Amino acid sequence: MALLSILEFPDSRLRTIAKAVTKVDNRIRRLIDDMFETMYEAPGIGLAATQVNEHVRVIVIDISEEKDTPLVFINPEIEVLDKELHEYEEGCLSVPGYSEEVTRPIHVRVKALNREGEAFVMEPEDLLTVCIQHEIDHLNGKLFVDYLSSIKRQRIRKKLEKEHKAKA
Ligand code: GNR
Ligand code: NI
Repeated sequence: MALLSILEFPDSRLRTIAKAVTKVDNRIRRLIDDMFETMYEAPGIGLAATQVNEHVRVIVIDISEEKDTPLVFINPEIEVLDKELHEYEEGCLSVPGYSEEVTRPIHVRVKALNREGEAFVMEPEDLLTVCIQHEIDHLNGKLFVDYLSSIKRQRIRKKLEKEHKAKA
């Protein structure tokens, strides 16, 4: 297993559209293991392959208190079931130190493959609904800051750029 480094906004690689996984093989399973290690260490409740500069449609999530309920979504597809929306304060490992309210559909159905390459369907609730949509956005090159006003987004971008320069 290996800890992977996480890309940070405004890195343009976070804007890459991830490619579908054609075969769930040991290479993908190794990526999944490394992503879990990286996510738990961060710590975070979810991680998309895009964030570790791997542009394939793979997501790992664990929203449990005990960090004992790992969930894997390969090639996830989301269907919005009704118009009901929900606001939640989101953070992101690729936008460290910032969180803002984001409004998203609450009732969705997700189809994906698990780490054995088997198809499954689920209707996530509460935080899991938010997290899955946040992670699928990453696979599509989208970040939660894209839902904010451009003023807010630019302020966050400038502050992070300053931090990155200070570190370099
Ligand atoms: O760790 C994370 N917490 C979180 C909180 C609210 C909404 C979404 C998230 S996902 C985030 C980890 C991350 O950046 N995943 O892409
Ligand atoms: Ni994120």
